[in-house]
Amino acid sequence: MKEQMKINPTELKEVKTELMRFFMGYRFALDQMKTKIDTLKSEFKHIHDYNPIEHVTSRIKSPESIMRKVHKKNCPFTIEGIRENIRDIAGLRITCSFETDIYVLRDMLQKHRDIKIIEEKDYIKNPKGNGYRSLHLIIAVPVFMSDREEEVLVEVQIRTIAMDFWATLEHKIYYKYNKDIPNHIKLELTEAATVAHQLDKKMEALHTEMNVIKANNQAENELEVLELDGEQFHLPTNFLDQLNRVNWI
Ligand code: 0O2
Repeated sequence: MKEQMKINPTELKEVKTELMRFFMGYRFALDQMKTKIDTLKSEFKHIHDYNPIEHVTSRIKSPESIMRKVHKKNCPFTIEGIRENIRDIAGLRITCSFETDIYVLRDMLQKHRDIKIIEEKDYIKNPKGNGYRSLHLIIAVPVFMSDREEEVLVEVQIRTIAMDFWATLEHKIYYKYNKDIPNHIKLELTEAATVAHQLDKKMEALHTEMNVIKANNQAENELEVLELDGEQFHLPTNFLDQLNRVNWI
């Protein structure tokens, strides 16, 4: 049977308006962060020939999930209590190809003067006992409303594709299986996190090696190109060889 509501309709309307303002603040803060990431992505695409950002997802925590966290943390169930204690109501998840990209991205965000990284939890340098790895940042984003300015917190999780694969699967297992997870599954999940970490290391080593090869090839190719007033001329190898012989031998 549906639970009887104790609040009267006028009060209910006021509470709903207040809640709407509350959630809108988070939505605007998330939009600003997404724009920042999109700009970085676009800059990387057009200026550098490498893009560290694979994909970006965002979410606003549901009222049910906020309520669960309030009870878990035993904090005041008021708008202010929630704002101060639940710091991941707005969440942005960025997936990168390699571990070093994560820190490159963190450093770039740190340079934006309009936002402040107020907390950093580095579960990459200090993985959780179950093997969970990710970089968590709590970022204060200024939001301008018609009648006020607010600092709204956004949790940014930055991880590699392998870390994300593991975390998504682990979350699904815990979410679907509402009871205690058998010990051998927990152990195997932790082992899988180690394998994911090894894969990250291997792929990054390959990527670094390929960059050296690419840089060498590029240097050789550049020798064969002559640029004059923005126009490029190709210099055949035997042209360079013969010129060498005539002038310097
Ligand atoms: P959901 O559904 O992702 O929102 P705090 O938020 O600081 O008060 P907490 O939970 O210790 O308290 O913060 P922490 O360590 O920064 O973790 C918050 C979020 O990180 C979680 O949000 C998960 O998204 C993710 N996370 C942390 N540990 C694990 C883990 O072991 N496995 C997986 N798969 N994800 C993890 P929520 O609210 O738990 O869930």
